[in-house]
Amino acid sequence: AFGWTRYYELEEIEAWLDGILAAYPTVTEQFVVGQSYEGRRIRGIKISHGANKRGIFIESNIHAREWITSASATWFINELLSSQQTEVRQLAENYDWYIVPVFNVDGFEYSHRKNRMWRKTRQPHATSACIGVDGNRNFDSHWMANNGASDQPCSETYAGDVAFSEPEAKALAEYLTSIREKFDVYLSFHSYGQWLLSPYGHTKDEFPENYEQLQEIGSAFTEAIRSLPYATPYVRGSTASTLYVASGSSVDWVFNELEKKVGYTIEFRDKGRYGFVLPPAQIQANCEELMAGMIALIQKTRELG
Ligand code: 0X9
Ligand code: ZN
Ligand code: ZN
Repeated sequence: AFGWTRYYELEEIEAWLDGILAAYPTVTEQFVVGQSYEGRRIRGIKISHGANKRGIFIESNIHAREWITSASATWFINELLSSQQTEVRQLAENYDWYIVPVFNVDGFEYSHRKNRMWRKTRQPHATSACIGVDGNRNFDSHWMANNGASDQPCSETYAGDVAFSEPEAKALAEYLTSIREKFDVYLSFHSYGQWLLSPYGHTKDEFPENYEQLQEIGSAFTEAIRSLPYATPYVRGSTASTLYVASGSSVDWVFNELEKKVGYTIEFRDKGRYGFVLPPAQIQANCEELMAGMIALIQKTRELG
């Protein structure tokens, strides 16, 4: 049976998703973002308890080796559907959820079969033997700006030959555009580092006009996690000033092109002891932290209107 005591391959996650869709037919539906370079479907699940709710979009595992992100996304889906806890029921019933547990399907598969530390997509290049692009540098918003990505195909942060060279990034942008009126919070799940990062990534010199609000919402998230028995420290701040300049990311694209006001990159456990290879024994705790943080984040977002 599927659980959260080990990591699963794509095929197992997809089979689990099929089971969830079959078990909760009235409140779930599948959506397909598009196709990967290798021809896999990029699937998502929408959870909705009625029309006209505000939407929250979660993109997870854009970086292949960040396995804790899809483990957490599947756990979160399961909680939204089956938890009886009041705060979780409110989250589930008051919002429409769009969740893509494994976005970089080709890379994820490769990280299971060949190279546990694979990050990028799997499309080859005409001019290099190196494969793949950093999906989170390939979006057409300040693409390649301010040294926030690399123009070298062998780099881990290669931006691609052009913006949206990767079918995955292009498909996600098109899908998000098609539902742009339906969501107003965008979250991108990553590991590791225990950060909650607000836009922008592409520059240290500009901030969204609601920067203060984004930090206040961010503090609610980090404080909720710190108040759990694990007392895990998360740090919130803007991407470029807290972490590093990263241009062409999905979150920045959603802010700049879809004009959304609330969005974050969440970097899950840990701080580097295990890094991307977070032991399965920590999945459950990471997920509990995510839920506590999410409840606080959504609550504060609603408060600030
Ligand atoms: O570099 C990245 O893409 C992310 N960190 S990771 O170690 N998971 O690769 C940070 C993304 C920052 N977010 C934005 N640029 N908005
Ligand atoms: Zn190329
Ligand atoms: Zn990442």
